[in-house]
Amino acid sequence: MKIEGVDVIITSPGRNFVTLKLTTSDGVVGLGDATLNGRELAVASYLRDHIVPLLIGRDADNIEDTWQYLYRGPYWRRGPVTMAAIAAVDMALWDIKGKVAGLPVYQLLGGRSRRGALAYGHASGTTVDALFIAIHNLLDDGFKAIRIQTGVPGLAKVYGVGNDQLAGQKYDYEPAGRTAVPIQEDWDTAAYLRHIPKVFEAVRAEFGAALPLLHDAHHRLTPNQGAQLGRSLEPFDLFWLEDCTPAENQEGLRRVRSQTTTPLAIGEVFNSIFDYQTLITEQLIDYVRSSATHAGGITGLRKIMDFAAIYQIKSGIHGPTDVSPVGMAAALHLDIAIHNFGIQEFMVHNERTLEVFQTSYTFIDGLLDPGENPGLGVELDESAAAAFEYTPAYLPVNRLLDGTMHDW
Ligand code: GCO
Ligand code: MG
Repeated sequence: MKIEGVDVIITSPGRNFVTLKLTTSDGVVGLGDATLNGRELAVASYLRDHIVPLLIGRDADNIEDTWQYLYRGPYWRRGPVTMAAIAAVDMALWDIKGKVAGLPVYQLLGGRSRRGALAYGHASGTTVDALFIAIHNLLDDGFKAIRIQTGVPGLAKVYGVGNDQLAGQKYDYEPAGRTAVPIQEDWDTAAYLRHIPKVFEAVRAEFGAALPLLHDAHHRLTPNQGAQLGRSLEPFDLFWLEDCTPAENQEGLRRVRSQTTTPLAIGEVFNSIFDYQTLITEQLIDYVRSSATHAGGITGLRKIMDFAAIYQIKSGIHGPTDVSPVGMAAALHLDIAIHNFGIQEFMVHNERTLEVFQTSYTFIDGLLDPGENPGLGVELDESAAAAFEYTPAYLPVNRLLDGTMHDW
């Protein structure tokens, strides 16, 4: 079975998504997600200009060989653009293999290891009162684990905090602004470190000891500050503290790890197993945060998770709305199949996105499931997609109060 058609489809139903569509000589269609938030066109060009010619006429059956061909073949390895492009090809090939076999992809990965994948939702509020409303809304929607982000006194806008919700409202947060250049936010680490433990104290007092709570520090702290935050949050028994330091300095995590028992999650900006080598072998983290979309697809992420499994490190696959429903489905098939599943991030896509991408995954009683449709279980409505043109959009940049550039 040969690959005959290769299309790169960009659509923007509220935010930009890049999708690869492969069509085989037998007419089987496979979809892959290649969305890299704020750098979408770079991956589209990598696919169109450098990968499409390699795929036409290639055997669609040999997924591992194609992965290795695209990883080793160009000489230049790794990197978010390359690995997102490889991911899209990989997912599309798994989708095709599932459709040909008449099986959902998780069956090809070894079958079911659990009834469903525990999901966590995002709750945020500019104040603690507003946060409580958001938590109640998520609990009403069935979420059994919740990420907590709040405003920080003195800062106008903080990562992870959307507009405050009313009771019964759905979470709606999109940090990428549809502007020609990124907007700017301000940051004050000392104010943040003073504030966050009080927020968790209030949430535990209101919602009890058992609710799994998570928090994302979004790469803003030094290792020592990360250690301080981890320690100050210990009484509130977090499920995890995410990205406490910029993750590319793996050694920095030794300091954090040696000072706190708060579980640590890292890796949404990583794209290869080598980014995790020290973190995994020295057991400096508890959860791997990569998405299938940014880490070389199902094949790439499966390699990372099997490596992590030896060290009792679990998955916490990245699932923001900047991963398309195709990327989300790929994550869910892995979640169900691997032994070392931890939790799955679930930010629900907006209605327009779900008209363009018709999904078959379900969210019932706190658990996600990829469904039983053959392949990944996501269809793309190309005419609906064509109605939403690419619009430049960028994540914010961040500066300290004195104007110094900082990590967003
Ligand atoms: C998360 C992430 C996202 C990122 C986003 C950037 O934990 O979900 O931190 O919200 O900011 O994916 O594109
Ligand atoms: Mg994060």
